[in-house]
Amino acid sequence: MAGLIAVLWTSHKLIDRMGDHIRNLMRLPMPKVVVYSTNVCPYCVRAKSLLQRKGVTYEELNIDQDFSLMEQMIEKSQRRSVPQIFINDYHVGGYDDMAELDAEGKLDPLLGIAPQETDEVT
Ligand SMILES: N[C@@H](CCC(=O)N[C@@H](CS)C(=O)NCC(=O)O)C(=O)O
Repeated sequence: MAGLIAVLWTSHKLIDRMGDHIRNLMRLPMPKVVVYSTNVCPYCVRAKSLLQRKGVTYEELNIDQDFSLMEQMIEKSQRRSVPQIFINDYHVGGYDDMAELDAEGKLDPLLGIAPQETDEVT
């Protein structure tokens, strides 16, 4: 009996570890995230801290002192406010747009973040 329990325990652990491996293999590559920002910009701060909380690396392009960057942002987004956030070439919009996507559960897949496991008992 003890032998059977030991075998079951070991295979349970093995399946657990295989699950982790499969989850890692399924994880999408981290996309390129770009945040156009300015120095004084509460919405930029919120956008960056949301990305940081999710552990996402992003490139920040400060348009304050760079007119050509500002033109690039306006051309790509058709908007003048900051932040403007891009995930790969997908234009997310500003902070509110990103927060809305997050609330709808649509941001993590765009960011290549694996779905969070729940502790739900079925
Ligand atoms: N709803 C926008 C608001 C962004 C916003 O108001 N940004 C300010 C700076 S924090 C701005 O760019 N103001 C100048 C403008 O709207 O042209 C968002 O969530 O990103």
